[in-house]
Amino acid sequence: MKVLEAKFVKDFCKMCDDGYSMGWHERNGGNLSYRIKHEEAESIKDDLNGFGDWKPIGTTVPNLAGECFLVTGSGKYFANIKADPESNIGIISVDDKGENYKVLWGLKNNARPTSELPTHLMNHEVKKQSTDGKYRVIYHAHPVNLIALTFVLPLDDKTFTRELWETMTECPVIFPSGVGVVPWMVPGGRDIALATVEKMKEYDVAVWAHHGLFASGEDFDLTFGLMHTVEKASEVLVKILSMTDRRRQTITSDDFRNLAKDFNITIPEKFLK
Ligand code: 2HA
Ligand code: ZN
Repeated sequence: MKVLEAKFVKDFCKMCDDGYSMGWHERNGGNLSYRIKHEEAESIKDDLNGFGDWKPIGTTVPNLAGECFLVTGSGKYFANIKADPESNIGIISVDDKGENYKVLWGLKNNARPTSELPTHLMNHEVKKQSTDGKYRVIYHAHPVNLIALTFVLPLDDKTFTRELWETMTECPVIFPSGVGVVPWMVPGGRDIALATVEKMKEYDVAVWAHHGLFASGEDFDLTFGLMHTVEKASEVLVKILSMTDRRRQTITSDDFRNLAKDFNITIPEKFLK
């Protein structure tokens, strides 16, 4: 089968286009990666080219040795992916030490994988281990309201988690472990990747202060839905904070405990003051 005929490639392109339509991907903002299943890689193997050069990832991910990923390209615009996937996204494989990658398809004209490749792969490594291989998607976007909140809320996990949970009843059901917050850091390198991974060990969502959001999930729908929910909650919170600094009522800690019981979810007590 041709790469462009594979369902996971079509779904990947659709998610990029949906994110662009939401306004989360100005210019070359944001990036997406997907850990390809063995049977999916097998189904397109005749359309892959194994002769490229190995290039350094910029970090070491031994638990991803031999894995293949579909990734967005560095400097590429989400707006252009639907019309020309081969120039803007690509399939890479990781070597047997987890130190180098090579391009097997796409990223035409020597384009490179996303500048956030170290963060993506290190997050994949952590999530692959902690979810027994279930999580396959890492998504980074620049949603407006979430970014705005990083200028007014204290940059700690508890404040962000509680404030976002209280805006919409379904939030704790959709991100029950909460939200991690990474302070402002230089993007693109190993240091911000390490800081993000520390948060991703505990959460499925990590805020990058004054920059954007990372989300991780099992498949494209769940990961996009997570990004969407966090951004919608952020929009509600921006509206509340724009109206008043005093709320008449909100969802209480006991409300969250009751919700957790009925929805069969575990909510960390540290977020229920
Ligand atoms: O330009 O979003 O964080 C891509 C990015 C870098
Ligand atoms: Zn970014």
